[in-house]
Amino acid sequence: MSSLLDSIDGPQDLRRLDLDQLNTLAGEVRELIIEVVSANGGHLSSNLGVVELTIALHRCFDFLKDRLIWDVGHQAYAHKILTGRREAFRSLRLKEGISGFADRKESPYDTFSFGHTGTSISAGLGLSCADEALAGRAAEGEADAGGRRKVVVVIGDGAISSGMPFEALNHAGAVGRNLLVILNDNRMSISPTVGAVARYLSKVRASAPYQEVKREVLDVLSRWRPAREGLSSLYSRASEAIQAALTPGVLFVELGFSYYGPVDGHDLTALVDTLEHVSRINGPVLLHVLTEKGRGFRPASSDPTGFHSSGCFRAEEGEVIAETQETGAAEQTRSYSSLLGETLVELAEEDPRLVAITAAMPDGTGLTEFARRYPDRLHDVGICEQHAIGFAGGLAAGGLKPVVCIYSTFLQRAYDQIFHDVALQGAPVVFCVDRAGLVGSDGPSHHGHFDVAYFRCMPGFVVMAPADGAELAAMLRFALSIDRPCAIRYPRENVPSASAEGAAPLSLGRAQVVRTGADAAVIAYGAAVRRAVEAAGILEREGRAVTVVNARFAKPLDLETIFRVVREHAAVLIAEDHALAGGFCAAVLEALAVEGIAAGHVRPAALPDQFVGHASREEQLAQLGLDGPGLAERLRGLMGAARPT
Ligand SMILES: Cc1ncc(C[n+]2csc(CCOP(=O)(O)OP(=O)(O)O)c2C)c(N)n1
Repeated sequence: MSSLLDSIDGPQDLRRLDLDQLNTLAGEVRELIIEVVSANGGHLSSNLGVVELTIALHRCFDFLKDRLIWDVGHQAYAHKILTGRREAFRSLRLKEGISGFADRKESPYDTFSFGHTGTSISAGLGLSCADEALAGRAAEGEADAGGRRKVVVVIGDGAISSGMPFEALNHAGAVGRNLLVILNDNRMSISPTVGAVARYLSKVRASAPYQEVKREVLDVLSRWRPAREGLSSLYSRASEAIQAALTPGVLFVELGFSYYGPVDGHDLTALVDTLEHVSRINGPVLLHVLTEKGRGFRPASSDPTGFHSSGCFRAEEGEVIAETQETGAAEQTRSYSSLLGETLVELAEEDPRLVAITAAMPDGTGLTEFARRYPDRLHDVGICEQHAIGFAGGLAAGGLKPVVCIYSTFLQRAYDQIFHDVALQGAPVVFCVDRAGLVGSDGPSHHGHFDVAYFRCMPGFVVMAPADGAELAAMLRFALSIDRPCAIRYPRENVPSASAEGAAPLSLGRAQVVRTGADAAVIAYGAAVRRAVEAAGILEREGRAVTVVNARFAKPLDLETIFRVVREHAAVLIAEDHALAGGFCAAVLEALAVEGIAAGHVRPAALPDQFVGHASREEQLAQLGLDGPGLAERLRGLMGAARPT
């Protein structure tokens, strides 16, 4: 059956539809989003919430001339569908398919590539200032916006409470450029929003019914004029105070923005009217739009957190089919994140000084049970990674044992805090670096392939990675037992089955030889250990015996074991799921160079200097020769053997 959506090849087609048709279209866009996300996985709740807002934006602006920016870019599915990517949308998050985030390589309608929260207002202001600076100087063949382009930024209520948006609002309010910031307020980050800004926004929402009262009070005030000169400044201060008390969004007004709203983000008539109105206003404007996460799909609206980023599910019942986390092992049970959470609960029972910190991601980092058991010992600081680390430094200085659980990619934001508030203080903060390495279908903005590099160069840090679940638990316990800053990285995988004995005892800077063989050796770190063992198994079947070392520590390195293995084998591979620059491989090669050990027979197997596109994690590892068969192939090359036929 043909649908309205089939006739939408670009935003221009929206302008011939009346409001009834636009509402019908919204329903069809939702259906397509649900169908595709149920098959491919993806960010469902946020996308279902902005369908009407997206339609209204494309109806009121021409974003080939004006600019549209989505903070995080995880809620741009309707935008993709309406900007010529309706059919391609079916390949969402698949290898070579459409990205799960706004991506400037994909379409001229995606002004900026995103994936991390809170960067949109800064980017929007930059674009706006660039337009002004370049007005009248467009290169040949380029449209000259003449500095009149409107830049529209859509940012969520979770993201806006983090540091960078406030820095950007502070700047934008002073610069006074034509910038329309749409605050998409759905009361949720991934979980319900936390903090004082969230409390403030809920007051603003509640104040909407008082708009009438405000009008009447201001009307009375305007009729009353002070009789005596001396009273006039009192009068104007009183009237300003009353205005402020009754103006929703006064926080933004004080920052130099004109505030409009709150507007019902599912009422297309109200949205179109308001957008047309604010599009004519010069200077920075903040439009506050209220939306419902998961709108139109009951399972998602009743569990917006579960459907924030979901695996595949059966669309009819909204039942989530358990996500396969790509270990390839038949006995896989739970993720490293949930094991980390369980272990933390146990350790918290033993040590009342242990506290956990999350930056708005208690579920993703496995801390749900910890939050339930120890609500006073879990600090959810909002999407504020920098603050999380500064705060952890303070907690440690005050005598607590803070454990920070953050994804590797998001922790990058707190680089200076890792240096200044932890390393420089020698603060015994434990970093649980989740989603380290390639992360699969979230793609380049979410891979965690720089963390070894950013921790390893900090004096005093201990940097480690487990090869399996038992080792993760042992490393956490070990990290809490030493009085030093520590980082433990683990992948977005399910844990391989733990050996019956659990992890062999850990001691600082000591590796573990997993198996021995005379023909070659692999010195592997973290998630690469399992793959190195697989490679050794493949080669064993070909008659080659391979030593595998589980390095455990990237800092301090087990130099004794590493030097011995390098000296005793004619072919040595170092393997990890991290960028070559600065990672474990680089650490080993540096150590060999410092010691003056010839390393012509040693090769690194690490991530190359490039951004890796979205696909499943196993596909990504295979593509880069970092899975078991890929490592086996590298070893064959190193041993100078032809591949057996
Ligand atoms: C720096 C950073 N930290 C954490 C995340 C993970 N993350 C993705 S979306 C999101 C919540 C965003 O909430 P909000 O801005 O309110 O948007 P909504 O999804 O509710 O539309 C979080 C925490 C991220 N993308 N970037």
